[in-house]
Amino acid sequence: MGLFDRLFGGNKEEKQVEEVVEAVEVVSEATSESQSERMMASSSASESQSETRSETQMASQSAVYSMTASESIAARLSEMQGSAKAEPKLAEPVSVVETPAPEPEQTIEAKYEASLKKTRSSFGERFNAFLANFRSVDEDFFEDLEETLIMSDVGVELAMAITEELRGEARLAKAKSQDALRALIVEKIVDKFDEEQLPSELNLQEGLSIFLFVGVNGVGKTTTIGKLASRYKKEGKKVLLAAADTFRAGAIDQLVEWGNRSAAEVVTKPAGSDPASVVFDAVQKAKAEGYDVLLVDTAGRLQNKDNLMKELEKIGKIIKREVPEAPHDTILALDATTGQNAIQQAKEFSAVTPITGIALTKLDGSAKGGIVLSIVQSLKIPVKLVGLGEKIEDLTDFDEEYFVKGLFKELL
Ligand SMILES: Nc1nc2c(ncn2[C@@H]2O[C@H](COP(=O)(O)OP(=O)(O)OP(=O)(O)O)[C@@H](O)[C@H]2O)c(=O)[nH]1
Ligand SMILES: [Mg+2]
Repeated sequence: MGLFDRLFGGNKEEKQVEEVVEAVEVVSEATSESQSERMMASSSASESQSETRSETQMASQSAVYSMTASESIAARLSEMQGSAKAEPKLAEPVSVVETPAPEPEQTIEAKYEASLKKTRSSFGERFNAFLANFRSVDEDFFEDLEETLIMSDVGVELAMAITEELRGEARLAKAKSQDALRALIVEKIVDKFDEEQLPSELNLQEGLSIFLFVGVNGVGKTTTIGKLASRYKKEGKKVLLAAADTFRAGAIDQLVEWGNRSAAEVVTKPAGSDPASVVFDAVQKAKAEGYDVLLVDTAGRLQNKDNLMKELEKIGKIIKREVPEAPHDTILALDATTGQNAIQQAKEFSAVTPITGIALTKLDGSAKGGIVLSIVQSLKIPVKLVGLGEKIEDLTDFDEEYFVKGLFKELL
């Protein structure tokens, strides 16, 4: 089953009919529960949370009952988000007592949702403006669609690919309403995104794992390393940081500060030292003292770009000479607020050192989160880490489902 179907339950007619039938069944079951059973279900404080959840689910199911087919997709989505409107209220089934307490992942999901709010509303506005002009599915329609997608930062290549595939989509010509069109377009975007199936987890080893962080200045390399160090320390790993951004004294201090916060050790040399020699020392120490993870911070700015790239090449060679299969990941940090410029940066760094993953930072402040679709589709590099704020805990592994839900929630 594709990602779109998994998340949004598909937009096919048959599926919608099934949903309505299911909703009718659940509603009639629920309303047959007795008053005393409901009182039992609400007898403890810990249960009351699950009760609210279930009430919400019931409300959304009953809403589906009276909705049109296309609206039922939105209702399913709200239900998944646990944020459906509470009206109309219905009796809770007894099974609420067994509903498990919310998982910690829900917090991450909520963070994705909040971080993608700006992107979602700019996406939504563009789409609604585009659909408001809709008269018929003709050449103008496809041209406008392509333009809308490009402006939404999904990237030119992906916008063209989506538009081209939709031209041959018979269901599009049959779609009668704006809602149906919107659902078909979003389905296509999600399916294209899902096609890539790239590894989204860091390539963590049994023994020593070396992760090299690169990227232009200010994108969030050092912050991401600090957050990651904290995560691994909490998991009980032995973590070492290498302050290979020797270009500025401030950069070394900043990494040392992150080391203090996360209780990870930091290898430093005075500002102006050869960055490759810092890396050499750090790799030696990591091997000799049985570290699990070595995170290498690098400079984002040098006198010129050539120097920066040469330095990265040298660092890469030193690591490889000492640990042939390393770096186990070379992570390019990209600032999500920069949009398409991120693609250019990825191309430039890829020319010097193979990039195996992206850390997409500052998604919390970005209206250009659509860049993820473009990165994954056009560069075929997986997004592995996402920065959702400045705090030490604001780093998560990239979660495709939360991302897609966060992006399209209000569009469907
Ligand atoms: N809101 C938000 N801010 C972030 C995030 N990640 C990093 N930042 C902020 O971005 C700024 C730059 O982060 P750094 O980690 O210093 O960036 P850098 O890539 O190491 O920069 P240079 O060392 O100059 O190359 C800091 O103020 C961070 O707090 C994020 O996910 N969300
Ligand atoms: Mg830095």
